[in-house]
Amino acid sequence: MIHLGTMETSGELFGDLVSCRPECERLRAGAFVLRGLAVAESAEILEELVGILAQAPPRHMTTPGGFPMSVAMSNCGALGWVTDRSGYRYTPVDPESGRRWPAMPAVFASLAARAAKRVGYGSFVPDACLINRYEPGARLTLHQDRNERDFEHPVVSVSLGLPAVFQFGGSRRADRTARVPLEHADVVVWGRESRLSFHGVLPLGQGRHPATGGCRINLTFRQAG
Ligand code: MD3
Ligand code: FE
Repeated sequence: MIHLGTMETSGELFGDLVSCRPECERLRAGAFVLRGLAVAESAEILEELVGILAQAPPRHMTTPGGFPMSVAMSNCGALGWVTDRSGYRYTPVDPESGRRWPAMPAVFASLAARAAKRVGYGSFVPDACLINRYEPGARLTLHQDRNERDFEHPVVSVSLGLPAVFQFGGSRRADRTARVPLEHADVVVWGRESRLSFHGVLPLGQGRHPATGGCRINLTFRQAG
């Protein structure tokens, strides 16, 4: 494929992209990794996170089955994803504080929109940002993201800090899975054919990263409401 112009301008030419441009890696139909896309913003994002997590500290939420999650979670934006004994849902208020979730900083929303646009989603306006904090041993078992109102919108994920191995399969839990290593500043966009794929994160290994110390942070952007 011939590479035309800059990454930003060539993106405009591929509105209905079926294959992927050289700057991005297609994992499968509808799923793309943009390696290092967040590198320029990562320091500013981490500074914003300090303030957000002071207002809404990461906590180990309870699954509907009654178990604490190994990943500690918080949110910013108009809606936040929560789980407790009564189920999974999006709420405008942090159940721990009784206040609205902290606002989503402009740098978060614009990075997510830029990533989505690169792979053919021209108008992604996230209203929810789930903040997942992984410490060594923390994992997410295979699941689907299906608490959003409309599956037409993609999901954008930004990895920060320690590397992790992401696992993804098909639309049935039993479908075989592939593994993708995700590093600091990698961005993944999932939509269309991949939107309801089963996915998870293998247990985080020990390590130190200059940006985050001994943990991995994942930001998951959604248009949930
Ligand atoms: C594939 N988080 O919070 S984001 C989650 O690294 C979640 O913390 C992971 O899965 C993490 O629900 C991975 C990547 C992701 C998000 C949504 C998807 C992958 C997806 C929706 C459909 C298919
Ligand atoms: Fe998920």
